[in-house]
Amino acid sequence: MDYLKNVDPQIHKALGDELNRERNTINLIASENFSPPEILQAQGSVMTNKYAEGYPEMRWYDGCEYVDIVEELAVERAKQLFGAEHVNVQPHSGTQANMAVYFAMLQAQDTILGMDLACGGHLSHGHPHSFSGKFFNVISYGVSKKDERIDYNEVEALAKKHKPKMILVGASAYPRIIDFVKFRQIADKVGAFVLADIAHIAGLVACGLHPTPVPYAEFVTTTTHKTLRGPRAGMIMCRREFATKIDAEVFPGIQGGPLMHVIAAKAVALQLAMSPEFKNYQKQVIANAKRLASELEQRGYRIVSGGTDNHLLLVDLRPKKITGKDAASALHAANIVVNKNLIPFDPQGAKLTSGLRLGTPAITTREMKEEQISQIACLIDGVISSPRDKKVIEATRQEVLKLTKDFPLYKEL
Ligand code: DSN
Repeated sequence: MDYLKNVDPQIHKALGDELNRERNTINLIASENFSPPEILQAQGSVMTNKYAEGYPEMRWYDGCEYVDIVEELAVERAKQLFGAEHVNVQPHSGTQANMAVYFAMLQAQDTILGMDLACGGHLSHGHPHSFSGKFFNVISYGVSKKDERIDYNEVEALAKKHKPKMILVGASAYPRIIDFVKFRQIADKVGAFVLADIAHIAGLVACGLHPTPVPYAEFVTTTTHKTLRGPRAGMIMCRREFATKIDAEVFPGIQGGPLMHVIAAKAVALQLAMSPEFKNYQKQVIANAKRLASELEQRGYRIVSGGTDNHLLLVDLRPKKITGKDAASALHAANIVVNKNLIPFDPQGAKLTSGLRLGTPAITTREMKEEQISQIACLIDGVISSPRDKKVIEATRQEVLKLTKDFPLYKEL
């Protein structure tokens, strides 16, 4: 980075500081991960220079011979990895992937049925502050009060009552297996499309560690940077019959030129996701999440729904008499990065919350295993038990620095 250092020392310094922050913290943000250096290289490449509006061999610009190779490889790899009939790798983000599907298939004010953000859903699934909540008539389902899992009977009753044109399934804070077959059956009873947003669990789905929605949903969207461990971006899979509509909605519908450097990085990520090492990694992600849930439960925390089947857990902090906001900020001071999160039926608002969402994709990329997870649970508990004790925070920070040194990140950089 010497060249950048000379030209723009301020940005160079911020990039270096971010690298050090990532190296020296324990990252438990469930939606984050560390892309390997080969992905950073592809993303930081000359393909950032190229305009390629259109699709391979049907571009509005000349000089696309090499970006065509990249996009075709990304599409073919995604099809192979997920068993999809058609893939569009151009969406810049998960939200834009969802937007393209909605705008391709729905009219303004059509009814959609999606999971409530407060119960683990996502902003783009119909939240009033998102375009999805502004353009469409949104009906939301949640989780059952009894077991904090999706109440499929409620989904069916709402579908029958409101006759949505599209049912959305997928979440950003749901620790349990999602039954995509049930969603298909419900949708068939009311003639709705199914859009499965697998952004959080894509890596698990790719490896067969979570059931796939691909045979059951007309549309499957994902991001590529969470459990899939690629660049920050989105992707759409769909049935062949919808290919033309979806492609036309991504471009020129809602986007201009695709980010070809990011698509190159997606292609690399999709290739890596086909390796046996990637499947072992995903298995460890789940094993680590399960260990973290049981360690915290043993220390008196309540784990929403009683545990986890995937890469994340939701911790109810009420037994510890601290809000999510205060817990997250004390942990941050000790170099443990998490996010506050609403728990289902949270008595607190979204700014305070009663919960934390913890995920293991990033620490598992550092090759941390159950032994380290137990250590991390102990550190978390120490901080949350004494959030204002500066000595405890500093001692924890020192422990974190030791641990992160033992499990180094980006040795190559
Ligand atoms: N913001 C992401 C998350 O943290 O889950 C979802 O888009």
